[in-house]
Amino acid sequence: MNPNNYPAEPFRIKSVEPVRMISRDEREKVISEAGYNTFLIPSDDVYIDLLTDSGTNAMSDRQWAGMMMGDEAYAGSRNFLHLEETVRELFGFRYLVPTHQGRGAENLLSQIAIRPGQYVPGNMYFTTTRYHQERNGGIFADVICDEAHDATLSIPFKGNVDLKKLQRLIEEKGAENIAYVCLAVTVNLAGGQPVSMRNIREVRELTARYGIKVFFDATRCVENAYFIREQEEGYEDKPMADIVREMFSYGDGCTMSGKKDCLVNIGGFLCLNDEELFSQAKELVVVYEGMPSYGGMAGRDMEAMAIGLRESMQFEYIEHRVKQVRYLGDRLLEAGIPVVEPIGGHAVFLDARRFCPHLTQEQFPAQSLAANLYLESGVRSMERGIVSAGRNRITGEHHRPKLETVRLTIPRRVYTYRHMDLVADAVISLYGRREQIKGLRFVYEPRQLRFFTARFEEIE
Ligand code: P70
Repeated sequence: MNPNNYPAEPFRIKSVEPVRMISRDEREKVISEAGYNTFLIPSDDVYIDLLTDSGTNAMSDRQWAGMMMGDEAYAGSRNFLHLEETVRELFGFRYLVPTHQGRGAENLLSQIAIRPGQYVPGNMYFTTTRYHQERNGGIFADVICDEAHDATLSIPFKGNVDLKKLQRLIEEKGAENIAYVCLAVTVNLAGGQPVSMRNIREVRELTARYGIKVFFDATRCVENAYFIREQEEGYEDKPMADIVREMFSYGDGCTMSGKKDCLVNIGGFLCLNDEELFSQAKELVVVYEGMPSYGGMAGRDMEAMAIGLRESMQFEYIEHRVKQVRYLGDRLLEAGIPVVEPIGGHAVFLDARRFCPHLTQEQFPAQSLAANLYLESGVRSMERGIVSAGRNRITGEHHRPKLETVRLTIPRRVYTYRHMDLVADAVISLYGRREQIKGLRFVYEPRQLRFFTARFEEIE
């Protein structure tokens, strides 16, 4: 391992939050009371929390200073104007509609841009995104390249759209039956895999011929831009902000979960270029979120978001971010642990199919692996497999994703390399007793987004 590959933290720490490890006996009780669902574990019982990188980031001193300058006026808050100006400059979209988080923006976009029966092609599904598309009568169509569904293929830009699949869908269904293309940068459930600038450009060229709009899921756009700079010819010396802006120049708007690449704990927004769509979104935002000048966020949240978005484009920040995740992945790869390759931007994904070959997918291997990792070490992770995928709305059958994974998600600016070592050691130790991991069955299965609150028991 070359330590130069992993830059030291580009920050010093001036506020700390103690963490605490409870005993194995206590953890056994906790996970069984949580119904083997890591979402249901009280945070105080977690040692290292890799459930998500969503809203779990550490803010900078500047962001905290910004919080003190919150303008909590019901209408026309100056923090909104600052956020609007920042997003316009960095993303290049014309209009901004703030929302309480990413799914608020997905709700608005799905309502204004999908007619029932229309297809919504995307580079792999995401849980909340697909939910809102389907709720509004859309039919999700996966147009990501086949390689993305193969955990073992280590090739760059596995988030790319398969242009042939997209073209075939458009020609088969007719352009008027395509709502828009939803282009996620990076692709969460593929393993945090990026999309190349070339692919983004080609998606734009193809859809423009048919008059089809492209909306980005911008949630981890800065991470995507880092991969472009690192791995795509012609971008090695470009400032991050230029790369992000070029990416978005090929789209008509975006949804954003600010809880990721805006380096904040809460917030989101919808961006649009089209004036008519903007006007419809504003009519709806007052129903679901709040005034168009706050959308469910406090003034201080919008200020922290504006500052955080700019910070996330500093090269030292994003380089450390992506390479810290890679450090954990490299340690696991060296120990022969099956993980999704290459290592993506926000998380390392354990490949539960190879980790637990003794379990069938219906026995929820990734769910059980996540529960067992908690038991082993107090490390909390998240299932991203058949449980997350849910059921087909019409047939009631489980969706059976090829990728059956456990996500070790790294919050931004929160943990150190030594914490990554602890996590790696825990996974390696669990791998040594992997045959003991038992299958699970549902004791409670919610009807929508079941993974959040489902409960399970072990199959003896
Ligand atoms: C995660 C979080 C949120 C998210 C995302 C992408 C690519 C939209 C959103 C929604 C939180 C989460 C969400 C559903 C299931 C589990 C966890 N991802 N697009 O941990 O944004 O959460 O702000 O409404 O990753 O990956 P928001």
